[in-house]
Amino acid sequence: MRILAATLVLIFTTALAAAHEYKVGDISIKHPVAYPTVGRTGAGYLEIVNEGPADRLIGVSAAFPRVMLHESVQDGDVTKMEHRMAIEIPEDGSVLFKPGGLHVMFMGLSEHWSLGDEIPATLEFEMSGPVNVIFKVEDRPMLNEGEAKTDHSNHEGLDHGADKNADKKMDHSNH
Ligand SMILES: [Cu+2]
Repeated sequence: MRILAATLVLIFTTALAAAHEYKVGDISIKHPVAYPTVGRTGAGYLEIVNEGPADRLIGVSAAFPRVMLHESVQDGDVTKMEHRMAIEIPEDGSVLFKPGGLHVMFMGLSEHWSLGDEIPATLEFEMSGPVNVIFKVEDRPMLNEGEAKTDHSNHEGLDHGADKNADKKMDHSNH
């Protein structure tokens, strides 16, 4: 019965492009999104809303050499990314993945992502199981001053050996 309900939600949301959402058990995955890339890494963002008991996001997979759960953390003036083995999803709560915080890190891209691209991935929840989602590549939103400091493009350049273009982009994000 749960599987049927999940399938129906997917059909409905596929028909409505604006409502881009997936469901597995009591968990909804809202609007998985990524931004155009310039280097060999990309980051994915989404919101996880849980209407049931506590769960954990324990993995993510996609067709790239390395895919991990990361969290950007501020250490003085430096933004660092830390690998997370699992993300706690609280009972009747939500977790937001956003630039400067939690993100899905895709590494070893062989092609740049452009507007309109769709990046399939699978999220694995400890209790609710796996769910296939698509990260849609959209325009990077304007960052406000606070967010600009932890703009994800900064540490892409620092930590993942991105190419020269990524370094240029990093500089722009600071102006
Ligand atoms: Cu990262």
